[in-house]
Amino acid sequence: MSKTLTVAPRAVTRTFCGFPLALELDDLDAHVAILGLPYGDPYSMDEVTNDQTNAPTAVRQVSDKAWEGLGQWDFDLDGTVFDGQDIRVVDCGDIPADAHELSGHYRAAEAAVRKILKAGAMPMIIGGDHGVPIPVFRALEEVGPVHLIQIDAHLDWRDDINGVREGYSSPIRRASELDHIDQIFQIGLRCQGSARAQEVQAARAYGAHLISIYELEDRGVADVLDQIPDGESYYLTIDADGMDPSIMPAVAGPAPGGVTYSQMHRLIQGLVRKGRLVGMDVVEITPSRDVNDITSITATRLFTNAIGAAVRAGYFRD
Ligand SMILES: [Mn+2]
Repeated sequence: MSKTLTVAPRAVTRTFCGFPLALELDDLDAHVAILGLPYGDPYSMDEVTNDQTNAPTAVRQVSDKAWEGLGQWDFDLDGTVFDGQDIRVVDCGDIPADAHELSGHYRAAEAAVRKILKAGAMPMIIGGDHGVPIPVFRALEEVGPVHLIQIDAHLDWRDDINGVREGYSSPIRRASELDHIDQIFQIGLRCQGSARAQEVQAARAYGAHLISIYELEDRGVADVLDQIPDGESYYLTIDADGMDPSIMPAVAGPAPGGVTYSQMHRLIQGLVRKGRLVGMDVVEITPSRDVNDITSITATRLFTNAIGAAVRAGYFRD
């Protein structure tokens, strides 16, 4: 066979860490299901395709920089990620959007996460802005009651912005309205965001545990973990701006200070061991602002650290 002058265009989208693609959610056979939710509930037409919509692709593209392979020793976990067990991680692809029906993708996202949970798999969501966990929170009815752990610089308790109730300033408010969401822990709060005094009052009236970055540093991760009830179910939502901007600079609203990589690593390991982490997301990455891909690399590490922790906690033993 003669050599061709040209080759097929380079594939630009990988699956997350090269795990198999699994688009048939009715036949899902997996322990962990990666799912991209690019689209939120926009506050303006400009935001329909905000930069956060590029994050699922960006994280997948970069994931091999944080993932050398299943045989590699991972010093975050002191072993290989799967620890010798037969673990099935799949990439379920992205939930698409329809320009003529802008709420359709939230319904599809909720349906997809319900199918993943019913199949007994742990959904790991790549956003999208912080609106995208709202349909995920609804789907958690399948495994509720669930305590919600949020890592964020911001409170995210706005009832609406310009009449939009399911956008990125409202996810925790919407979560608080769901019967299957139990206690809410908001960790890493600092600086200013969309919250006013009335939103702080609403969060406190609900009983949300508001833990600033300073309180986290003073008390330490172990003490904060002790405050979360043992032996129950947890969902973790990580806004990239909750993390320190040195490791997640690619965000729309950078806030100085923030949760460090080692604090977050310990939080994930401790939370997974406490009870059952039923799912997690990393949202609000704006890939065009990234520096040396470190935001997407950090996101990949948070997911793989959670997978490794769940493996070691015996989540996937038959
Ligand atoms: Mn947020």
